[in-house]
Amino acid sequence: MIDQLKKNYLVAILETRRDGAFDAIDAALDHGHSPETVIFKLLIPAMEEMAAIVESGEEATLAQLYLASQISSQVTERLIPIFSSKVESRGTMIIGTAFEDFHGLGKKIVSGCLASRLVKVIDLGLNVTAEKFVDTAVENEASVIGISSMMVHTARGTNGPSGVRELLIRRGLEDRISLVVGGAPYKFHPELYRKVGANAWARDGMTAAGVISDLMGGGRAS
Ligand code: B12
Repeated sequence: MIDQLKKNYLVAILETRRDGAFDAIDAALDHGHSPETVIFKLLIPAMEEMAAIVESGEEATLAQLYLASQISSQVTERLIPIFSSKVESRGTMIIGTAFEDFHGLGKKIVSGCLASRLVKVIDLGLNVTAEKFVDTAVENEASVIGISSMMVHTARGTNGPSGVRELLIRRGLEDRISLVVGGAPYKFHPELYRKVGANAWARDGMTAAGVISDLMGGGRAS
């Protein structure tokens, strides 16, 4: 059933039909699937299939992909508040997309998974400078900064994670604030997170929630 609904969702986003996409989501929830299952077994695989279609240069364009991401983003916003796996608050975390990076969907999903586990997530949105990450973490007494980078140059850039690490060192905050990263470049080079100065990385939202809970519990994941 979830596979058929994933196909319906894929067809709807390929045709940029918001109503059709929401119909597939509603049907999955009506069949008793949890919001987490809907995100990880339906929405993400459908987005991945669509991305593969775009990359093959065949049936879909980058503009369609953009609209599909907008629809998936709205679906995610609707599902996050009804996530079932709530646990008690462990602290505050700051999350955002790296400087000059405008890929927001993955971060939004991570944010939702974390909010359902950690209660307080401050989402700075897209295109966030290293200084803004650190200043906001200090203002809000956050113990973790999470940076999403979907492009190699925004993962490696000096205003990205390595810039945050430099500021943490310069301001003597290294023992108080941990740095976690995620996004496509880290999936291709699992050791890249060390090179950019992060304490840990995670390949998806659910793994991120576990890694960050551990960091907030006192340990360092690296
Ligand atoms: C959708 C998409 C877009 C959309 C973004 C819409 C939006 N609002 O988000 C649009 C069409 C706008 C776009 C634009 C561009 N894109 Co684009 N895009 C993609 C695509 C196909 C999918 C990204 C996505 O949404 N995935 C789905 C989500 C659910 O997965 P995810 O992002 O990986 O997130 C998960 C994990 O990574 C992890 N995670 C993510 N963030 C974090 C953070 C933390 C802290 C943690 C712990 C975990 C974590 O958890 C998430 C949930 O499970 C990727 C290809 C790919 N396969 O990744 C290319 C891709 C990222 N884009 C690429 C490029 C080049 C561009 C453009 C430059 C294209 C252009 N010519 O203009 C522009 C750049 C715009 C900019 N400055 O940011 C390249 C980057 C290549 C590189 N080597 O750097 C990619 C890899 C495509 C490719 N193969 O060439 N893109």
